[in-house]
Amino acid sequence: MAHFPNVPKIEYEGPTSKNPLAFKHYNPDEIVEGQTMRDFLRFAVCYWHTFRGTGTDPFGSATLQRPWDDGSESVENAVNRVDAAFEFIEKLGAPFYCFHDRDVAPEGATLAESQKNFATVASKLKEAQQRTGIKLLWGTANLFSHPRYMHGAATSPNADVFAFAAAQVKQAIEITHELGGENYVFWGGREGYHNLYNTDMKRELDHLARFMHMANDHAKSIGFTGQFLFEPKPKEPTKHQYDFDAAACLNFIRSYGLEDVVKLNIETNHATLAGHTMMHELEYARMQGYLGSIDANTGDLLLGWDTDQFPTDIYLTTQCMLVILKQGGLAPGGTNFDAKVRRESFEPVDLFHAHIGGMDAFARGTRIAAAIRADGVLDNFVAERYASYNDGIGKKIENGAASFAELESYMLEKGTPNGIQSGRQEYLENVINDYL
Ligand code: XLS
Ligand code: NI
Ligand code: NI
Repeated sequence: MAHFPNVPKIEYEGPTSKNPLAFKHYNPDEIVEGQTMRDFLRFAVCYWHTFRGTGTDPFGSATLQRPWDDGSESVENAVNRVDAAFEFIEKLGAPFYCFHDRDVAPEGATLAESQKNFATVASKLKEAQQRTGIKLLWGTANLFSHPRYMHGAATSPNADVFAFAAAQVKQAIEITHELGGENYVFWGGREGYHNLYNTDMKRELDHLARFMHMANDHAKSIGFTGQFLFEPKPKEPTKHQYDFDAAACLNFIRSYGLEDVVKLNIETNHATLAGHTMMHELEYARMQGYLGSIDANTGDLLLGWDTDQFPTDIYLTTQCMLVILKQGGLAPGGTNFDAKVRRESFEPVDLFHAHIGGMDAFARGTRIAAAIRADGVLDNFVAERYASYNDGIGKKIENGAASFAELESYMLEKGTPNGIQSGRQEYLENVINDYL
């Protein structure tokens, strides 16, 4: 039975097409910097927002029409939902999807029952993957929805909660492995605090690191070679999340000897909640070799929370792609739409409009960034801006061959710095506009 009977397979029709159910810019076979857009962008559909979102918000109840879903928490409903999900992903032409354990299968009354439910739905997912060729970009575990996790999971003050979370992640890694998942994500859920009066921050961070090491040991023991990823987020649901931003995550990774274990999954709306641009977070991770994957979405400038909207801003996607192209792509990571349709966009077809828009926006960003890079307009400017370090005293500073005393005599002799140049910010902003 078709769940989206009025939607055909979405094809690339080019920029002049007026068909809302076609790509205008995402041309999967087009080569950009030596790779196809398909392989370069590695788009993924997220299960939680796209197939489990209901349209509730803090002020109102569900609005979204999902005719294939009976609204129950039964395993049967979960299994049926897989068909609708894969019909959607296949028609969209996204090569990947991502899930949390509890998105795809319902939590049972006991741990054993939850494990059984997850295993049942996982075999259905495996069948669907084999039938369609759609692959799992990453799996993860939901360690935040159930009341047991009210104080956190790995950072809960209660050791039994830590143990329960470990059991859950153990199975989530095993199923991710079984489904050929290429990455496994850790988003801190409720790992953080609301108030330091009741919190032993040092102990909580130690526990989180222990949890990560145990996850890594288990992954190794079962032969899972996928990439582990941390997803920074500064706040929500707690006032302070331990995975605040890329810098805080990297400090954690290095403090606890996790350098070879985990990279970062950077999400736009989390970057902006932390007071950074997405480009900053991407570049900060990339320059240190830790950019693993992205959660592509966007926030709303006028709303303070994680609205997880679909990305349609060409400046944003261009900035993302300037960094991602510099890295040569994200593989084995990818571009996961951790984004949800607005609760007013309640019809199933709105899911197509949303994803098509996001994919087209990233395809445009890719082409624009590639053109900027081909002309070298930014790279040349930046290289020139730092040219005083290429030889002479600058080279000595970079090589660690100069001392304060030497720099003092150098400057006493010279008197004043030479060759300070304009930053040309406005000029460069104009140059970028010329490419849009
Ligand atoms: C929530 C996070 C979550 C992660 C996966 O804000 O973005 O959806 O991507 O747990
Ligand atoms: Ni988010
Ligand atoms: Ni996310």
